[in-house]
Amino acid sequence: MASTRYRLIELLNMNEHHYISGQKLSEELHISRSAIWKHMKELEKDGYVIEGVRRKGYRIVRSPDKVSENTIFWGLKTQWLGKNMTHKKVMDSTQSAAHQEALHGAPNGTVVIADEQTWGKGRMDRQWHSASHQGIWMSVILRPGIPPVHAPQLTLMTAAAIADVLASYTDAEPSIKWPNDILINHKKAAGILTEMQAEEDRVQYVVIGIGVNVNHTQGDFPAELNEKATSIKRETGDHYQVKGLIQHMLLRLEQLYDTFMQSGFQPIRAKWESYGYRLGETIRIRTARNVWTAVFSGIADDGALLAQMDDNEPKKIYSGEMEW
Ligand code: BT5
Repeated sequence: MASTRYRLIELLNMNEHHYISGQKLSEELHISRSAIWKHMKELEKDGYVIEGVRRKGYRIVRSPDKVSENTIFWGLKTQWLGKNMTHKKVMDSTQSAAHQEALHGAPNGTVVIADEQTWGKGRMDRQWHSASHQGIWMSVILRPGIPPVHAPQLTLMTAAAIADVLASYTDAEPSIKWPNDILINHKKAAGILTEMQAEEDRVQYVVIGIGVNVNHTQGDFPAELNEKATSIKRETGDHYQVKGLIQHMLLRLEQLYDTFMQSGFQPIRAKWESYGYRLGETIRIRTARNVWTAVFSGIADDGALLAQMDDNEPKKIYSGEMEW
């Protein structure tokens, strides 16, 4: 039943601006015209607005605001990203679920989405607060076959994709704090967690976790996050459709990933730098062993942060936190 409905939406989706006849739908789906009609009624209950015109057929005019495989699929303009998708109302972590799917052979471009996470993960076992229905909690499986040392470039690529979407489709002005925070007005609105399974010289798969605070109001954050976290709504005053932002984000991510695979990291680096937080300023960076104060002079060819400490060549820093 569910898969017939999915296929029905897929067919209507292919003909977004055209009507598709009941006859054609019935042939493609191998079900009767009255069964098609019943499915249409179910879709309407889900919030779809479907127009049926005699002698022309059917057309989806509007899909509902809620997030599901079907609603994301309707209007998704990607070629390959998100064609395989799992959505659940509640998961402990989309990241853990994506790892399970990847280990069972899920293809490149698989996407896992939850409305709420009960155990959202940040880096180094930190927690990621994922309020129900207020944000994007999603993980993407990629199989780029690159050397493991290049995997951090995918974090920077994802940050650039998120920043692009916020800049294009919301009134927020995003910046990217190296390596993985998206800030709006100096507060964290989104984070990225990149995890990989790799052999010695080749990445087997990467799971990129994306958390974006969309419609949180102040009370939706725990007290300890109130000062440093924010949402798009908190900064712009506007409510945004989570579904629509997910669709834009998948498309932008696909475009940047295709660019990365075809042309390498250079174009991604330039885009990242256009959003770089405190680029050219004196910053403090904490690494596992040291704390450095240096001028943040840019991103290196390989994705490292370039820290200029004296007149010598800038030092490359591959992992750590920028404190200010
Ligand atoms: C991150 O870690 O920023 C990565 C966040 C990735 C979350 C996504 S959601 C989908 C997928 N599934 C998962 O389970 N995770 C991924 P990090 O840089 O370590 O930042 C974590 C720190 O940010 C925490 O220690 C808090 O201080 C703060 N924080 C937690 N929740 C936050 C939120 N919703 N908004 C802003 N800051 C938050």
